[in-house]
Amino acid sequence: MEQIVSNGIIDSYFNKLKQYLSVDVAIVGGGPSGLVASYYLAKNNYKVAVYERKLAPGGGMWGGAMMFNEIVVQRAALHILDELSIKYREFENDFYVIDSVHAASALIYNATKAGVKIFNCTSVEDVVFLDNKVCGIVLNWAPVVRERLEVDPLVIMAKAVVDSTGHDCAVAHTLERKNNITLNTETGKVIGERSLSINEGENSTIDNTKEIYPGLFVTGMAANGVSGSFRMGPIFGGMILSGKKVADLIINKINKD
Ligand code: 48H
Repeated sequence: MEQIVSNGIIDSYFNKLKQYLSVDVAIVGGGPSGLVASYYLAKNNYKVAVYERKLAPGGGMWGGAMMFNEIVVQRAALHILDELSIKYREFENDFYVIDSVHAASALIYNATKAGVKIFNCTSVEDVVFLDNKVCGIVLNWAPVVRERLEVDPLVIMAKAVVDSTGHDCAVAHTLERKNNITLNTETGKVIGERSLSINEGENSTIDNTKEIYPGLFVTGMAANGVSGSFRMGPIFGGMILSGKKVADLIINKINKD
């Protein structure tokens, strides 16, 4: 009995890891934008994995604002919420509130149900850089990175990598710092996030969702950080629409296996 349980878990996990050594799309960060992107890609039969350094995916959604666990979305994002069976309530013309725990768990449920594999407790510490193109990610256990243990990583190959690491823009920063390259931004560099301006921040999240270097796409808060735009506080329509947009960009650009 004791061995059966351990055997089942180890066999199953290692099979999954081995099958996902190469993916169509590697999504770094399991916040709302990354989860929405992963859902639409999996729904279109792309082989997609999400790498999330925390135990629970969901990113900044769980806590609402100042731990008041409610979030706000605008009308423009409702069609996506409807598709994912997420419940909301209108409290002001065109503005809706959602229980943030319901929203975060629904995103995770819908993504995994569509076929997304989520590798939680993993941290992306670098990218694979071949022929001036991002071709994959360099992966380690999150506690290894956090504890600064000197343990070498493994490599996952991908036709497209998505930076959905939120305020950190972690993948874009690493790519820029380590390679003498020009990104598809106004300065050619990661510009950095600006202070809070809700309307501008929300609109620019969608505009800034793009391929910033061959093979590397940005979505959500990372898109605004990279392109030097505003934060917007606990309103999530932009994150959700940006996740859908990056999935569409990738679907138009790369073939699935
Ligand atoms: C693996 C990583 C790594 C790494 C980070 O912050 P998120 O929720 O990101 P978005 O862009 O989907 O949503 C942003 C939103 O939550 C938010 O913060 C808003 C709207 N703020 C506005 C404001 O004014 O403050 O999720 C990013 C995820 C997190 O779960 C991280 O743990 C994870 O990415 N992550 N995972 N490897 N190197 N870096």
